[in-house]
Amino acid sequence: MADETDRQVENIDESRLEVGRPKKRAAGVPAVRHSLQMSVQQMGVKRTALTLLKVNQTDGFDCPGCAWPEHDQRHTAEFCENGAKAVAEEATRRRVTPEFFAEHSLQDLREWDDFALGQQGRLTHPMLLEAGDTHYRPVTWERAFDVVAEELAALDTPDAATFYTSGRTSNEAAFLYQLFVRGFGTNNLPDCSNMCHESSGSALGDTIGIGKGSVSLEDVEQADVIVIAGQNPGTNHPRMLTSLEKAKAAGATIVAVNPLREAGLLNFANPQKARGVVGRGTDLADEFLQVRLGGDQALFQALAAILVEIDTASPGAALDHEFIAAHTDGLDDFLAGLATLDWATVHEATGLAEADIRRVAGILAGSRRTVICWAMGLTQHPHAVATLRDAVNLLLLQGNIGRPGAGVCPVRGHSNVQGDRTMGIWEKMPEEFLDAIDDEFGFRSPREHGLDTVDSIRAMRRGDVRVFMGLGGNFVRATPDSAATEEALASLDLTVQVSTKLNRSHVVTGRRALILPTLGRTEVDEQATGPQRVSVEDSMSAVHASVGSLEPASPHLRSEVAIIAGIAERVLAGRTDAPRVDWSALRGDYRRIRESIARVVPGFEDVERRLDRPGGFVLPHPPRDERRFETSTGRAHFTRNEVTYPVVPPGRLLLQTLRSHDQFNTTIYGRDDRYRGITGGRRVVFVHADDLAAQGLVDGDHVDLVSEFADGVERRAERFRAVAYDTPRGCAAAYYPETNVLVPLDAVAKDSNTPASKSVVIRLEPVT
Ligand SMILES: Nc1nc2c(c(=O)[nH]1)N[C@H]1C(S)=C(S)[C@@H](COP(=O)(O)OP(=O)(O)OC[C@H]3O[C@@H](n4cnc5c(=O)[nH]c(N)nc54)[C@H](O)[C@@H]3O)O[C@H]1N2
Ligand SMILES: Nc1nc2c(c(=O)[nH]1)N[C@H]1C(S)=C(S)[C@@H](COP(=O)(O)OP(=O)(O)OC[C@H]3O[C@@H](n4cnc5c(=O)[nH]c(N)nc54)[C@H](O)[C@@H]3O)O[C@H]1N2
Ligand SMILES: [Mo]
Repeated sequence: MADETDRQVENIDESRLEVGRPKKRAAGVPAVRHSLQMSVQQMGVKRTALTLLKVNQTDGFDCPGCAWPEHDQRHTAEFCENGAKAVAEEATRRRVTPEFFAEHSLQDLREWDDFALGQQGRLTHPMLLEAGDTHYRPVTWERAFDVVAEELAALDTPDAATFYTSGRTSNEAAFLYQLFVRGFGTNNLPDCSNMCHESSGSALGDTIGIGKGSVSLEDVEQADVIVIAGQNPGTNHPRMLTSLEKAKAAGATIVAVNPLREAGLLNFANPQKARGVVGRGTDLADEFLQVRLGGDQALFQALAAILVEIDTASPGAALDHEFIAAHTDGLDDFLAGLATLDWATVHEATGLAEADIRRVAGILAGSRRTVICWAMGLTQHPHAVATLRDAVNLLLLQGNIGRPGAGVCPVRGHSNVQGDRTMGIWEKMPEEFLDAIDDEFGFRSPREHGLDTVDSIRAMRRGDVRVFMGLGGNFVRATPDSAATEEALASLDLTVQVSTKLNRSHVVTGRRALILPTLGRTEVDEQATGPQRVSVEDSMSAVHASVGSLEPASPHLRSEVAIIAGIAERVLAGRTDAPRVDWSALRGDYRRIRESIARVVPGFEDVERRLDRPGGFVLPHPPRDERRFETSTGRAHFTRNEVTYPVVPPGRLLLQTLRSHDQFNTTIYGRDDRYRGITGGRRVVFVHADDLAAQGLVDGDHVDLVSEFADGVERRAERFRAVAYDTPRGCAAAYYPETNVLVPLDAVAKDSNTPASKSVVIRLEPVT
């Protein structure tokens, strides 16, 4: 463990780190300038112009930046700084060739940080690391598929392999992948969603009967009140700011709930509008509740309690009794729970004043259309599922589900993470889905639930999993407990990464390792029947087509679909119990894959024709469409959840691990975090000035972050610059993935098993 942190410190040059004042406005002209600078660095001028004009256009490719939806009618490319950066990273002209791997040993590359690895560019050739070798060597695709088949055949059971997916994978590739994996005989299909919105899926599935958000873009723009909790849209969903601007123009009130006063929640200067360029932009949050980390559940309960109080004094003033009577159950039990809530607890959990909470409750009481949006600030806590169930309770009280301008809005991360789930990427897909693939492909898929992300790592540590395959993503770096996880991966027989770009998961490997380089969605995907399109689903269940237009980064790349089909053909050859699939026909014509999807997945009927429409089509969502709740009782459930919040021992802080403005998850675009005033470095920890003072520290001091957990293991991330920052007392923040080393594998959310990466108890140890 000491090794891991020592190495990071040695190799990261933080000598140019500067700390300035945090910004109070997002986007504007600086955003355009920064994204163009980065794009031109990666792509050159001409490619930048050609590529950025195709983002999110009806005849273009889906932006790989995030899952926020687009309007059906797109006029010109909507400018988005971080979308542009995500595109530039993929469309870069830099290349990682066999010569690169001949020059650099694995040992050598392990010393590089994430930024250096990612900046090398696109992978060009399939590469194999043979057991005992020091370097990767080029390999033919056929040989690569044989290696996978050999290692899978050597396993005692199919459950000794685990097959990860990251959320950029297209619907077509995801559908084929889960079919291959289930055909092979396991449900071990962990995905990035396990670390992301699993808590949302769990809470929503339990209460309203479907694990997806219930609003459309129009709903957000028509809402009376929009609550944005645990989300930093200015950095992570910049196009959401345009929707918020529209909502404000239509009279919406925005309530932000966040321990940090994020620039993108305060004001938006829309670079597409004159006012955004020369004026003062649009103020966004009308109310800012600067909540303590993990205090949201207590806040939601307090707000609900006040709504009930208002309604008791004046029946009908706050609650939607008709909706409650017609569509819900469990109200009495929920109210009985609320009755036990006391203000001392609420204050301790949230750090907020009662008057502020009452004022926001008053705003909610006066709203007929409320949307609650959230992201990782709510999902990555031990009590995340309970928190989100209480968010649902709050909405149900006022009938805010299945009404225009109202609903639940979990804002997804990866651009197709929601679609991957719809396609069956889940370790515990429901029986109806498994029956449907069995019927379609004439086989019997396994029924026993598989391993999710955290359980896959645990199984590797026990020796029960011997082979890892990743369809995209950067498993070693995205997962918690870096030191333990790296050790787990290193103990495997084979690690396979299907990737566009070099990352740490290529250099922390099993005994044998494969890098299978793939097309990105900006690129033309030419197959036997001609160029192919793929489909993706956004955060609001809209499915649309994505067509690449750039020449592939290398002639040796294969599409994700072609790679999966190639592996499946080899692995399943000769097995009589395998699904009946003509893999090469599917690879040659993705319409054939969609024909099967249409028969298996409800809502995909007539998919080909409906993909031709600008904006595509929207999948059914019973609560949104007809206030139908597919729960055990046919009603939406109020739930009673005991108030939980993090309790931090004296002298310790609660750390959240979050994203800077210049990164996409484990891909680091640059070393700045403009909105938070940071330039030239990433090893910073944001702490309240009084908390620093209480420990005899001041802004600018250097500290080790030491995490303390029930298992008694001390996890350490070395040498961070302390930054005095506007955050509630007792709360700290630092960037992921550098701080993943601090997140214990066993610190997970109840019911969703999501790593609690916004809830890490740490102490600061001064260093000189
Ligand atoms: N440019 C860019 N875009 C991205 C990504 C990226 O890395 N870069 N990642 C994509 C992915 S996969 C995802 S999941 C999303 C992530 O999008 P976000 O969830 O916005 O990402 P984080 O940086 O984790 O930010 C968490 C926010 O929640 C707040 N927060 C933390 N803890 C709490 C809490 O206890 N309560 C409340 N109320 N707030 C809290 C933090 O202060 C911060 O503002 O973005 C997607 N889009
Ligand atoms: N401490 C901490 N940990 C976290 C989080 C946190 O907030 N704090 N957030 C969690 C969240 S929300 C998520 S979603 C995960 C992210 O986990 P992942 O999805 O596993 O990680 P990424 O960094 O998004 O993956 C980047 C890699 O994907 C590959 N890639 C990019 N595009 C494509 C493509 O089109 N096809 C293929 N095959 N490969 C591609 C590239 O090789 C790139 O290096 O991290 C989680 N980990
Ligand atoms: Mo995510």
